[in-house]
Amino acid sequence: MTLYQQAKTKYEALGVDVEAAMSKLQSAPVALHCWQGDDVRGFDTDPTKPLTGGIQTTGNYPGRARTPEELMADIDLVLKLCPGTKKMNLHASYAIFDEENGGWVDRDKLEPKHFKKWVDFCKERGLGCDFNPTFFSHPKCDPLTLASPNEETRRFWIDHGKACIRISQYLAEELGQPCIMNIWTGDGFKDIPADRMGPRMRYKEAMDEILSEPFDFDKVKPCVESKVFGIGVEAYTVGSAEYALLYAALNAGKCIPLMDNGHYHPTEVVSDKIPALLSFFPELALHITRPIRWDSDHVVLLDDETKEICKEIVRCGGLEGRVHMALDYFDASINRVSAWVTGFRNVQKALLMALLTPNEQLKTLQDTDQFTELMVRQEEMKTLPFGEIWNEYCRRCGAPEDGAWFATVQQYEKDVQQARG
Ligand code: RNT
Ligand code: ZN
Repeated sequence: MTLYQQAKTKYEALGVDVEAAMSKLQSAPVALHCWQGDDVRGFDTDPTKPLTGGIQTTGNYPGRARTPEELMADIDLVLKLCPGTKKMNLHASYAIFDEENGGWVDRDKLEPKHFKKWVDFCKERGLGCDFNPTFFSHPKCDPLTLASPNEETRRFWIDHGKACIRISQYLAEELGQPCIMNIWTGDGFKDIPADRMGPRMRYKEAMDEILSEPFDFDKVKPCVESKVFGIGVEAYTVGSAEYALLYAALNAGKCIPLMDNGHYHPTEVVSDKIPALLSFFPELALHITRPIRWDSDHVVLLDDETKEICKEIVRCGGLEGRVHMALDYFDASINRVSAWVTGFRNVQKALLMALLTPNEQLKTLQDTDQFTELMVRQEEMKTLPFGEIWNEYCRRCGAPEDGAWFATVQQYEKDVQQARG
């Protein structure tokens, strides 16, 4: 018996169907965020200007992708080193301008043609694509965007949002998979505001206008992402948790909520919020990240909360299309490809662990008040030979096992990334 077969027998003894777990995982796409490769710079603004909107990358590890070609090459390596089904996740700031499509335009004038090269990239690799309007790191942030009191600023960003709906529809149609279009703005204030409601009313109206742009909800899924605070906007965030959740609740059929697990107070957990929201919303979207103290964007590890989030996704029917999963982190202090791969593989691991859990049996223990046994069984799950099933899953996906991919990244760093200025 191989190590895999031995491990499989152990899971089967608990009533777990290992084959079914692996094939289920392969059917569920996880969106890979393009912005880990270049520190959220994009291609449409001056790359030497700092990020704005309450987000920041720290670190100056060499090898940042500077062009679409470099970014795509890096993504190709990530795709190769990760098992499972991926889709791309782009920000509008990653529009590709060239002579053929008429060169640079501002964000309110973006068109599908500026994403043609990404569509070709996705088509060649059989990927779907999610999308995000970019309401930050731009001269038109005053510093507010959709919540700005300035009519002209607001108009610019509303037009940007509408352009992004059209682009999302194009991506969905070209690639034959729904496009999750996430609206997040960093609008907020560093210090105590005098008017908390005005910006929220303006944000609401602006969102209504953006969503009045025609789209097919089966193809384009607009989301609204909340946040508790950001760097430089510590006192007040327009799109707070209650605000974003209620907007989505009251605009059913047009908008779904997006939870980023880096965007809550430190003892709040998104794992618990998933079933809470799914009690009311048919579907929701997630940004999977790792909060650490005041920061929300560290590389995803195989930590307790990541595992718990994935358990809830699995148990609540998330893999049947109710939960749209995406990664969202950016670390500029380590090799960016390695950061990408580590986080993506960890989400796959946590999902596989959740699928290898005898959820029905554990639920029965809970429902029959057998809490002593529930604790014992849940604890014993932790020492099962998960690694052998994981390695088998990687082999079946044609991806390297643990221990067999990092050397490829080291070589790539030497051959390709170090040569970048
Ligand atoms: C920022 C939000 C947002 C961004 C990306 C780049 O705090 O999480 O989702 O990280 O859109
Ligand atoms: Zn996010």
